[in-house]
Amino acid sequence: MTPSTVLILNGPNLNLLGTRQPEIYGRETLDDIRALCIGHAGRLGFDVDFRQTNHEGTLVDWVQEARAAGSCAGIILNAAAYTHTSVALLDALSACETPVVEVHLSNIHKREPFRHHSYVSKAAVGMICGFGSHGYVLALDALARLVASRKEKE
Ligand code: CA2
Repeated sequence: MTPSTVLILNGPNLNLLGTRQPEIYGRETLDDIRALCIGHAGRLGFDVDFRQTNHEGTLVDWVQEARAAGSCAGIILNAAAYTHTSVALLDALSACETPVVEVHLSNIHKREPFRHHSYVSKAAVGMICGFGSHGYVLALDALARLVASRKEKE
């Protein structure tokens, strides 16, 4: 990781994208989304470290890895189901000086009530949901703008 790396973290079951529930999550696979992110980040002058895990503690470890300001440009996080359950992830994010943009493929507010609350949002700069894989592109744009405005203020 370098200061121009965007760390894109994906939580449990997102490795199954493209195999089931296309009406909710679309037909793209996580590898398609990885390629989309690498292409768009390249145009913005960033490189991408794109990861997925099914394990809560691994997400916490990865957030801690990017904790120090300047260790990377920012984190884009789709914590999947841990969004709605994980105080451990919120605590790790709260200790993180790196800007975090939360992303969800689906509009979590249109879905079951248990998906309406996000622990991640409390520690994120902002949240994008409901735009499918394009949400990752929007998150990269948001992060690029944020990084540029922080640099201007330096
Ligand atoms: O909309 C999102 O991006 C979610 O983070 C996706 C999570 C869900 O728990 C969140 O509430 C919203 C689920 C990801 C699992 O995706 C699957 C895809 C295909 C087959 C099975 C699961």
